[in-house]
Amino acid sequence: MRCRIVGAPVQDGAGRMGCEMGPSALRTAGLVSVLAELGHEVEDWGAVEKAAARPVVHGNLALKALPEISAWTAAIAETAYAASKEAMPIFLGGDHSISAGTVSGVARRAAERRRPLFVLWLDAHPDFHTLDTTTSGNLHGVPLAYASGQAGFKGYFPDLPEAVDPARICAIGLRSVDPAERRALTQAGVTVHDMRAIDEHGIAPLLRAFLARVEKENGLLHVSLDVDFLDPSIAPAVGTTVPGGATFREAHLVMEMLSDSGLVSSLDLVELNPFLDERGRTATLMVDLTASLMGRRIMDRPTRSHSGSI
Ligand code: Z70
Ligand code: MN
Ligand code: MN
Ligand code: MN
Repeated sequence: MRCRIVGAPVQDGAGRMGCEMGPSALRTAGLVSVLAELGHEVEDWGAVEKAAARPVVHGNLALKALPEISAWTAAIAETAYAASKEAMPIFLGGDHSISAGTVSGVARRAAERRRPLFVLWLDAHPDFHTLDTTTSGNLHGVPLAYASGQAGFKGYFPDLPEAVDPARICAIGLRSVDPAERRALTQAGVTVHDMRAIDEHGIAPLLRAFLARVEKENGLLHVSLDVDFLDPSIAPAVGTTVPGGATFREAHLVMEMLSDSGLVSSLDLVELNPFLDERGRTATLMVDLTASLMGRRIMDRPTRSHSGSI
């Protein structure tokens, strides 16, 4: 496969500095060579350049860096659209606000190809606030609401060329959901598998059901992987650690199942804050998870995922 690496060194959407170094840390952890060793053709597109921000005023005075994130979103969306032409883009955050741009760019590409776009959101948080409901004002808390066409972004964020149907979004791993987000997710019809669902059913059947839907509708699949999907004990390099996250084995299983499906058309690796890492272990884990998604296996055949003979 042809992979395009696109850096999006954004940190203004998170509550603290450091995510700007994310793309550099992922490259240092060997992302490009790992993909090449798996047999992929890798194009490194460097970094999206920050566009000039114009002043934007909004009634929610808690909002932080609205002009900057709005400008980033426009620039990232353009690059995401271009990078998704006949290749699989891998976007290196940067905080999760970059996904306002990445998802909108790949959604525009999917619409052009007349394929429905599905989104798998692997995160402790749904990032489903609007500009009106966020109380922290951190804009990494809004990208999924924006990309799925929720109200209140018009005039503040770039006009959305193509909204993702909320019925085609699946969020897995949630364990920190604000009240306004909980209401909005239900109202919009997003599929949510929170940590309790993972504990009750196991992560594999939940993901398998979603992948079956993507396949049935001949969809494209964007995967957005927030570092805090993972348990902080294995992935400490994130500003918003929430206990009780995905284990090492659950995370690799998700990536291997995604790989077997052959459905993934674009990927975000976000919220890595190298300033908070321990000797690069989180960056290395993110690269290893990407390797599993891109075809690395323990044995040289996929593990059978259906019931029946093993
Ligand atoms: C909270 C807020 C958030 C990511 C933290 C947290 C949002 N709902 N998103 N980390 N990726 O501040 O709005
Ligand atoms: Mn997130
Ligand atoms: Mn998160
Ligand atoms: Mn965060």
